[in-house]
Amino acid sequence: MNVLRKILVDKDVSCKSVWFMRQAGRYLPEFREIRLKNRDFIKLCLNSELSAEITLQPIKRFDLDAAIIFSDILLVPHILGQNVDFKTEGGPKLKNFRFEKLKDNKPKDFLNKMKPVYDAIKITREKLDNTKSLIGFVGAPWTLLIYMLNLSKDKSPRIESLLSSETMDDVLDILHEYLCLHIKNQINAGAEIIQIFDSWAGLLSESDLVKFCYEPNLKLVEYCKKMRTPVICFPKGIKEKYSDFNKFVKPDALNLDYDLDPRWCKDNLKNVTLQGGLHPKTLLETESIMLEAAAKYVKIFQDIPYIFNLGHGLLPETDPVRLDKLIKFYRQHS
Ligand code: 1CP
Repeated sequence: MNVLRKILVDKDVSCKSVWFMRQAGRYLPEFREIRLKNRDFIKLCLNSELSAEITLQPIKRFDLDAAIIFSDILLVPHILGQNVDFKTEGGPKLKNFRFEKLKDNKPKDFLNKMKPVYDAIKITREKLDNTKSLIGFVGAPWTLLIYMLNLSKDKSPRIESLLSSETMDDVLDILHEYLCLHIKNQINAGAEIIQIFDSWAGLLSESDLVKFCYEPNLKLVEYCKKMRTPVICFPKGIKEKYSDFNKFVKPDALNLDYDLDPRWCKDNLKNVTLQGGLHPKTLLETESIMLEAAAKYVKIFQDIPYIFNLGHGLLPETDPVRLDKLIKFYRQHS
């Protein structure tokens, strides 16, 4: 069994492990080279050979314990009929939401269109050393909805004003169905761990957290458990509600965001593996500031099951040499 699974499943404190969100991406010159020749981001995600190659780029460069498949959470709404445009300034833009169109989807068509992702997972798994994990992922329904309804610029979106509660329930159910299908096929292709990204959970008011964040995450976590696959949740931005989330959803692991105090996390998040937390901006600071910040996380979490990672994805400005120093520091001091 590989090291990540030992920490996630056996809660083995003696195991040390490190990988990074967005480790396959824009900060790597070898990624930018491929990207320049492949202007259509969605097409690139659906090119199995290139997706596998990009997934393995950080593994070739650094001493990491896991690869995360090069894909995107927005591929699901794209394939469900809401074309995504990544070219626009100010984040990805989706075609207007139409409930009738969403409802018309068929699982068989979804799987046919997603097949290149599953092929990329197969190719990657064959090329990846057995000691390393391959992570598949999905966006949580709420975070997908934010993009589908074009609300990512909205600080406190009023959900009631957008869809009737009946339609909303149907949309959540449809998303759940396709996310399960996507999880299942990633696992069958060779993904051994699933991470659920709820990047916009922090936009929800306290009273909406249960319905739009905890419940949809719980349903996906239960599905992963049924598939006997460890699952990591990332309800970014919900502050101290991480504790309620943990009790409600009971994932194998929680990815901490950079807003959380790591000491508070250790005291309040129990019976769960913790992952990440370090602010990605610390990698842009001087080396000593970065290492001091990293040392804090290593020290606080040394005696509980912990996977070293960040409090959000690596920034495009990150120097790969700097990342290598961080990984070496972690290997020496954990
Ligand atoms: O322009 C480019 O070259 C594309 C940049 C890029 C990359 C490298 C995007 C566009 N997506 C990705 C890959 C990606 N996205 C991965 C796989 C690679 C890896 O992690 O190493 C994963 C797991 C994601 C997940 C993702 N996409 C999330 C959840 C995590 C998070 O960052 O909060 C979200 C919200 C997205 C949406 C998205 N995709 C891309 C952009 C520019 C955005 C908008 C949000 C953002 O800028 O992060």
